[in-house]
Amino acid sequence: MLTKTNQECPTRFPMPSSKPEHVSVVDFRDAFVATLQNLHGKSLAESTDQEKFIALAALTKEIISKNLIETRKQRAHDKPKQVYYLSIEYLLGRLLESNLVNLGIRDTCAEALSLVGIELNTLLAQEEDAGLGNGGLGRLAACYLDSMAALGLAGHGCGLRYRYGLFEQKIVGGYQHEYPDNWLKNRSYVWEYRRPEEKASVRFGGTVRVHTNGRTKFIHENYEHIWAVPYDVPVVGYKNEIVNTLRLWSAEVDISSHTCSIYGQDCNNVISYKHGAESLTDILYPDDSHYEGRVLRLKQQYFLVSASLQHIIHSFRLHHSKLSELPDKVAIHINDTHPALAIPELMRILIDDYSLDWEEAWSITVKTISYTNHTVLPEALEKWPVSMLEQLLPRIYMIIHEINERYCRDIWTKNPGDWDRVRSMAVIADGQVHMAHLAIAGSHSVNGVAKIHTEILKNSVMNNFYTHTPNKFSNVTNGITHRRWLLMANPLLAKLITDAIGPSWLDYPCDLTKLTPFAKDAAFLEDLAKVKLQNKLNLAKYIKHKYNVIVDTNSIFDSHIKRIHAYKRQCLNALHIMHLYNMLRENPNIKMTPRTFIFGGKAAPGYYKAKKTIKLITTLADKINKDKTINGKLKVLFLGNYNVSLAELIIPASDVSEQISTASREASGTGNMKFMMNGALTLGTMDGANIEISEAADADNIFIFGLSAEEVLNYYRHGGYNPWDVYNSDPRIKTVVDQLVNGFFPVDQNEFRTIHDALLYHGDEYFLLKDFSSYVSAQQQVGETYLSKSLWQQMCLLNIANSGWFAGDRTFSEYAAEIWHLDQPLPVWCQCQS
Ligand code: T68
Repeated sequence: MLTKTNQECPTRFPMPSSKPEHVSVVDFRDAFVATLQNLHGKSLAESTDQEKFIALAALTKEIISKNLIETRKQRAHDKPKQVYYLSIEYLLGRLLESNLVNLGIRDTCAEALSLVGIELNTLLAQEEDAGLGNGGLGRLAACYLDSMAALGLAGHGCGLRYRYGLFEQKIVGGYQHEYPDNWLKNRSYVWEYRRPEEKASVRFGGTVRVHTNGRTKFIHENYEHIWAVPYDVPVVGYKNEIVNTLRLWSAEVDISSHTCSIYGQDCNNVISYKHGAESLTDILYPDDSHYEGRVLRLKQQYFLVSASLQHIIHSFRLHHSKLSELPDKVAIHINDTHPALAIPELMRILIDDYSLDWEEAWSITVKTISYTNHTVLPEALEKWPVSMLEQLLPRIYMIIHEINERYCRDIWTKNPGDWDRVRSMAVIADGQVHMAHLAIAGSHSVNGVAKIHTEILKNSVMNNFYTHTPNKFSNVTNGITHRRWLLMANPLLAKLITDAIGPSWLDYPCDLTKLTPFAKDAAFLEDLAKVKLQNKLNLAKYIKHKYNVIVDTNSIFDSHIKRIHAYKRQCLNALHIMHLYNMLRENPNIKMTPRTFIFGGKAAPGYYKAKKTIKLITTLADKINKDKTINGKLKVLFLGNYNVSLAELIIPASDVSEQISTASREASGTGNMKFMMNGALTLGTMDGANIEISEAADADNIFIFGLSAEEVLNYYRHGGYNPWDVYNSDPRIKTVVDQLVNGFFPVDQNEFRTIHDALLYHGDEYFLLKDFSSYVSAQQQVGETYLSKSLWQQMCLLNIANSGWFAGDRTFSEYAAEIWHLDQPLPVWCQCQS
């Protein structure tokens, strides 16, 4: 049961100096009251909680601002290589508490507020989640910003300042309803700095005139231009006085120079034009698994890329004169293909604005840009119709066309006569621009996000590219910030850990392995159980308050929280719950460890099947939670509007982490890492990072079931399997599948027909029935193991002890060393233990 500590220890470098702010409690209190009065013209007694929150955030921002200015000054002096992380999404969540924690003043602040009768938690709850992302990809970007600042890297995020974030989910009659996420209620965000003086002009449409008089010039004319105005959100390093920035671009049109007469009789048309053009950054597209082919999305992508690249080149030129040095001084990382237009945009700037020739521009571009792939789902791979690109971005399209010509020629030269290969790798094929192909062709590094994902990319999805340029491909397994997901979200556990092994794990997360010997310490394991119980009580309180359901904190809290998607198999979980319920109804006295099943997640608004899955879970919850005959042994909850803040409540309180995707489909997963770090045991398939979790924690300390990725891919290659065989041979399966449509639920008999038919009549694409039996067995093993309290706690502890490898700091050290080739001393996430 004990695990080896098999992590590699990199060479040790000093951490940046740790100088937490020395603010006294009384000074902090006085500054808070003064800020409050100043901002709102109200006394403490007159102020609302929201006003108090704004004052506290403003005061915190004041401290951050000083560090921001100092960091900028230091960087201007040191001129380190800069990393720009381009992402269409950032799922930040709340920032006040993490900023206080990173500044090292959380406790001071809590004490100062208590002097004036305020609970810090009350103010923290006032902050809106910044939900500028869909799920894993956006949250990963946010975790990486945190790690880059903590490691002292000069790393900046570039994104879009969506006026409305990911929709708010309300469950009405068991169905998901979507509402706009009006997160900028007051039109501004407490953390941002608006910087209109650094705006960039982004051009759309128009025509390109080719001027050949000696040197060929490309003149872009008759375009529409929109201003990209930057809003910088500070990113606070952990106790190192470093502050990086996340630059979010917002679309603006300046109508002061538009004469009203050319638009019509009055100024209304000018004003409506402004509103229309500015709507470019209004909404985040709410889909995490299907690419969105609308022209507005393409405009958003180019807007992000063009504004960011102009800014990057401008900043570079403040300190360096030779563009050939760009790859030595700047790394541009694209988070999936959404910002892949960075490749032709950089080419455009180098060729059109700085007169470099193609070869030189291409060499600089490829050396500067690197790309992370986050999915193998074919429906998520982005493609843009040539006609759309040509019309919206004529000059960019010309460049992509040329990239394609040269790339295809290169493939042909290496593989003469192999047209199929050329066609399969072309950037432009079948009237479409394939963004992943563009991203691979135009960057020096392509990485997957977990070992198995990278292997699938190399051996199947991108095999032709891999054999063409094997050195471009590598794996960097995802990581999460242990500061937010353990120190901040689970203060009781963080304290227990620090009391046991000291605080070094905060700087060096792999020091969590020092917990390993405590697996034999009964008193410590008891304490660990007490922490979990307290976190469960907190969640139970929320559930009672919000849903008026009482849950048993002695039951297993089994959580399945993530986007709702067929491949993530929330339906498999639901079918298993139906099976447990059937057993209990047959024999209410059957020996069964009581369970509380917790679901949370949003379905893309246009994803019919995912929305039906929510209805299935809520209908099941209604039926089970009302049924008195099962002696409260089962409860099912669907917690609405799942977001970062809710995850921070659920994860520390969970005993079991459901990571049950169809093997080969989940690129990595990052929720799995957060649960592990909080001492929940994984129940999962051999998919994504679950495999590395099982290696790190030892296979004995997690529950694995189901087909392997190899087996699944083999079935796919041979047209799938026959679900009827399983249905007809396993009565448990037949019963639950039939119950979807036979009146078992008090809803229209066709309500769940789509789910039923997908399983039986459409080949069960995600192998729910095929994996059902092994899932049931694994669940049974979970239930039995839980009965042995000490064994369970020991397993939890070994998961926590081995979770340091999944810290984003480790991931970022890998990116820094192997992909961005940073010139500063390499950051450290792990100190070697003697
Ligand atoms: C996720 N991808 C992967 N995509 O599914 C997950 N897609 O396995 C992985 O852990 C995570 O990325 C981080 O690497 C996404 O979250 C999206 O959100 C997305 C958004 C828009 C369009 C397509």
